[in-house]
Amino acid sequence: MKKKISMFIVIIFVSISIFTPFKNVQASPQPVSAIFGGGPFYEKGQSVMNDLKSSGFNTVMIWSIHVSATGDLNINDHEICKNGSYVGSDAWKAQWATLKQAPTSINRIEVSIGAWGTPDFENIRNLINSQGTGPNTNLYKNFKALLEATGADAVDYDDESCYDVDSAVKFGQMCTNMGYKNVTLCPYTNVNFWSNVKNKLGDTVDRVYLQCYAGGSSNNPASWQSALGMKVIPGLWCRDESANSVKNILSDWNKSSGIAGGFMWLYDDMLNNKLSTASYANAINSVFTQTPPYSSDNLALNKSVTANQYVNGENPSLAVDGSTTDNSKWCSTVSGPKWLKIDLGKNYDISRWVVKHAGAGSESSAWNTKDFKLQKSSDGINWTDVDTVVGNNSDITDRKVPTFNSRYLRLYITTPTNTNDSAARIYEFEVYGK
Ligand SMILES: [Ca+2]
Repeated sequence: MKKKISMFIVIIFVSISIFTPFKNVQASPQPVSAIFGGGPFYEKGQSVMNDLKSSGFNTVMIWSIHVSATGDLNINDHEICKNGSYVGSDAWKAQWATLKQAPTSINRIEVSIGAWGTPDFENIRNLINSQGTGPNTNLYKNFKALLEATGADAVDYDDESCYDVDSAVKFGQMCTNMGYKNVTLCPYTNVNFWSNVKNKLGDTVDRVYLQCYAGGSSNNPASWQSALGMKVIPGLWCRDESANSVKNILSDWNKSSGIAGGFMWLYDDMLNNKLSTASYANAINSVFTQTPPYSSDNLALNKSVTANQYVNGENPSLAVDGSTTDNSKWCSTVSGPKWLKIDLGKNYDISRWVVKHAGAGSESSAWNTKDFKLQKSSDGINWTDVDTVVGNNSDITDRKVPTFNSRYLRLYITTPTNTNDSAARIYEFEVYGK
C-alpha cells in the first residue's frame, strides 16, 4: 500500500487513581520518546533493530498496519497476518523480538493502524458491523496473531478518514480483551471524534500522539490537552526539524503547558537522509531531563519588606527595588543576627533565591555577606530554615533549592562580612519559581 506522509498518533497516560480529578493527578510515567517507522522496520534487518535499541527512544511504533476488507493484515506492502495466522517473515519476528532485550532503551512497542488515504478504519467498521468482535472473527484472530508476533503493548489509531466512534470503541475493547494493554490515539484533526473515543474507552487510552507536522502543523498541544483532559505527546517531522529545533519546540511546549513526551516522524526519512536516530532521541529526552527553566519573574520585587533594623536612608525596600546602583541597598548595623523579612502577599512555589551583596553594588567585595540563610514561614512569625550559606565571598549568591511553597521569607544573616566590619549590605534579595 502506498505510504502517505500525513499521520497522527495519540497516546494517553493512565491516571494513577480514578478517584482523583485528572488534572490534579498527573501520573508521572516516564516521559515518552517515540519513533514511528515504516518499511525499514520490517525490511532492513537486525541493524535497524540495533539502531533502535541504542537510540535512546523508549517507544517504537510500527506503522502502518493495514486492514483489508476481509480483516487480513499487512505491514505496509507485506502480508503479515492472514486467516488468523502469522504469515510474515520468521526472520523478522526473531529480529523484532530483540527490541526489548537488554541492553536497550526500548520498553514499549505499538502497532499503528491506518494512514492517510487508506480505508483501514472503514474496513474495521464494516467488519465489526457485519461480524461483531467475537474471538472467531477473522479480525479478532488476525490481531491476536499480530500481538503474538510483535509483542505489542498497544494498538495505535491513525484514523484519518473514517471517524466512526462506535466501531473505534468496539475495536479498542476487542484488542484489550485479547491482550493488548492499551489503545493509543494519533490525531491530527477532528478533536471531537478523538475526545469521544477517549472518553468511551476510558483509562484504556493511556497515550495521545498529536501530529504537529504536515496536516497537523498548526496543532497546539495545549488546546488538545484541554479538550481531551490529558497530556499529549506532540510529534514533529525530521524532514522539517533538526534535532536542535525539536528540542527547542518541545521545550517551549513543555514550559508553557507541560507535555507527556515527544515523538519523531519518521524513521524511514532518518535512514534515507543519514540523520542520527540517537540525536533526535536525545533532543526529546533532554527536554524532560534538563533542570526545569526558572521563571524570569522575581517574586520578591517591590513586595512588602521589613527588617529588624536599618540605617537611615538604607531601608529594607531598597533590597527589593530591582536596582543595584546608586547605593540601592538595605544596610543594618545592629549587633547579632540581622534579618530581612518579605511578605510575598500570597503563597508561591519557590525553587531559587538570589542575594546581591556589597560587591554587586560596586562596594568592596570584602563586605559581601559571609554566613546567612533563607528561611520560610507560613505565618510570618515561626521560621524554618530552607537553605544555609557559609563562608560566602561572592558578589552574587544564586542558589537552587527543592521547590517549596511559602508566603513569608526571611534572609537571616549571622556573619555580615568577610572582615571585622559589622554592617550587612544587601543590594537585592530575589526569589524565583519555575
Ligand atoms: Ca536595590
